[in-house]
Amino acid sequence: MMLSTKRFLVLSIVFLLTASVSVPVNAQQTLNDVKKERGLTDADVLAAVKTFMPRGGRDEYFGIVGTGNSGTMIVYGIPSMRIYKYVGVFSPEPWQGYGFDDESSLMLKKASLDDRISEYGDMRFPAFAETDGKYNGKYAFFSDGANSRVALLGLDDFETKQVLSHPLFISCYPGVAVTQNTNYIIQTSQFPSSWDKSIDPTQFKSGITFWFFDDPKKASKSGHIGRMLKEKSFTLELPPYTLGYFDAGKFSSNGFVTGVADKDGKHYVYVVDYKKLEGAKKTSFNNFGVVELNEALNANAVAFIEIPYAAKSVKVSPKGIYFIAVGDDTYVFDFAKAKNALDSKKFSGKTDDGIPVIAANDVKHGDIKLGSGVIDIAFDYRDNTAFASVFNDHKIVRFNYDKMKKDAELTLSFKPAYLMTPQGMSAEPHSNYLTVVDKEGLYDNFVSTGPIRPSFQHLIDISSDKMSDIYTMSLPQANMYGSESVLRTTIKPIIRYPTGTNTRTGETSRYKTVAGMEKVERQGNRVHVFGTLIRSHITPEIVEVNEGDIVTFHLTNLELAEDETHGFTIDTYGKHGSFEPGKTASLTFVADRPGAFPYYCTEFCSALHLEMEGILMVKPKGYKGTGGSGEIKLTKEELAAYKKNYEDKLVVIQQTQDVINSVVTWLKENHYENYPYVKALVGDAVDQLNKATKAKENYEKYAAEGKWKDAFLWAEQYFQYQVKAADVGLRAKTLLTEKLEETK
Ligand SMILES: [Cu+2]
Repeated sequence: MMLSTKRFLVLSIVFLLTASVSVPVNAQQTLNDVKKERGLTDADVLAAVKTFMPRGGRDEYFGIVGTGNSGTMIVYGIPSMRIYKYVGVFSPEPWQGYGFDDESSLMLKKASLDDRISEYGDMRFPAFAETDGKYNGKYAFFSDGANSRVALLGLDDFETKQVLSHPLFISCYPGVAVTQNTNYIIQTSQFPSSWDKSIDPTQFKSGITFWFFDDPKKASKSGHIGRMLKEKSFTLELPPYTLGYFDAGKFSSNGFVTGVADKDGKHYVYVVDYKKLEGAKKTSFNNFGVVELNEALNANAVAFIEIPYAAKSVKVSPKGIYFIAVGDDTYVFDFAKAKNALDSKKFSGKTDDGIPVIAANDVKHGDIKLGSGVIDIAFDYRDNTAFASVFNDHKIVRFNYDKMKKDAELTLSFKPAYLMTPQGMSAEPHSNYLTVVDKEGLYDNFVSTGPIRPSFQHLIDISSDKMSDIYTMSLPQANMYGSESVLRTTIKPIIRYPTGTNTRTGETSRYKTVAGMEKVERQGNRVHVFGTLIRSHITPEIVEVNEGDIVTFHLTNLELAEDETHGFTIDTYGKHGSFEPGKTASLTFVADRPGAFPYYCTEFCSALHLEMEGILMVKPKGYKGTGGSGEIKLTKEELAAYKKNYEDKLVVIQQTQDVINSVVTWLKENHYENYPYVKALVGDAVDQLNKATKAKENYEKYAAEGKWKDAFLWAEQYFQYQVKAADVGLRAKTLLTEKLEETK
């Protein structure tokens, strides 16, 4: 009985196992098979096709979004919604060595008032640089609400180029606005606080800062290097209002900034004529120019429009004619009327702190109820058309803000928050797509990742009158608010830097090191290592220092080829650098831990990637060495063995050289120089061989002297260089073969 039960069990298991593998495998599934199997509707498939990016296909737009509190920027593609890059902005980011190498750490430290690096940032509403109101694809800007900083990113290489600490504000609104020719980057305070370390609430202030932006007309080889200039920037002092979303005027309203201001249950939209402020008297406060409130009022540069609700957002229409405040009601204000009211002092009264108030009805073009709890609007490419997110109603509403008329609406499965249309904040919004941040989404539909969830952003197809929700993107490490996007082709990313570039300044680094010039310099306990990185070698390979030395590795990536980034780390020393082709960066640390510490390349750069290694020897305090001169006399037999090894190696070297020669001949015959990427690879291979020259001189010299061990070791070194050159050369050949196939 027992036995048969057991037998039955075994049989059952065998049966189950066989059953589970005996499901017929469809050799070739059709689209209909997949649809059926996965329970997909035609609408699902259509949505998938609309966002699918075929191999080699490129997205139409680059989207950028601040991660909320992670302090990094996410770059993604539209319509595929694929994430391309995380870029360190306000917080250290190890992949790019941001906040780890000396160059970026210095930049972040400079943005600190007291030499402390804030290791996170609250960044919500980015802005792109503009020329004549259109995105020029050169820069992006962010505000750090929590640590009062402002940042500039270069879009030539998607790197942070400048971070400044606000000299007055303790709390900043986590968004920025850019004027139509990027003359100013505008940043405001958010929660009122004191500017002088006082804790007396009667001293609290708010303000609007105009960061002067200097943009050199031409790009250098390493990209555009515009900078915000603190000495030419200034702040408008305001009474302690809580300031919210704001936007800059355009064209006929250029010179104005408008935004949300609330205090004591009263709600306003401010209008500020900053051209009038440029000429106003400035007071220096913490070495920063301030236009005090009374000066601004004397210049008639500020007025508040009182509204009956707390606006969630104020945005300027693409042509600069209207500014639209949204909330429980949507008020469309006419800039010409507001400007006229300010200039002719047509005020209905004053706030209790003396700011002139304009009656909303005097400057309003119209108002419209779009639904319950409007959070945001985004502009459409059609004239006077915008989309609104109606939070409580789960709706997107398309409306005409000139005629005050609803055109269309889409009911969503979630509560919509912030919106974005491609190029929507520029003078030329594009069509087809609308992104919507999903707040209080129906999480039942998503995989749970525990109590903290990613942010979700939906892609809405707005290419026809019938809007449809076609994709849900999950954004990890992000608490998402606003995003912006630009036509991908407007941005012209570089693929390499001129050799030896300090990428943060755009200048040639004083620590640039070229092949053959690697060295270690010591002054007392200060050690500078000037090294190079190239497939598949880190030079120097051995560095010896004493415990307690202050050591800096200045490394230059010598690669000319595309996408040949090397990483660099020294085990347990907690330092990490990223070296894109041409970049020079430095890593400084105190060698306070004695022992042997391998260093290596952390990026998978080539097949011989793991050969990119070396070792840091930190000699313990009082280290005397192993004794002896290290010169050990070789026996006759040993010497003969080395001689044999040497001669064998020479044969291998000759064979390898034959391979190299044949590859070189082939490359030349096929005009490799006409293909930039192949040419760059060949350049790298030649570099490798040039480095080998010295090794060859050495082995020939030692061979002539009969020092067979040294001769063999140098021949081996020469062979290593040769193999690496051959490796790169063969890659060039493969690539050129592919190119030639393509052009057939
Ligand atoms: Cu590498």
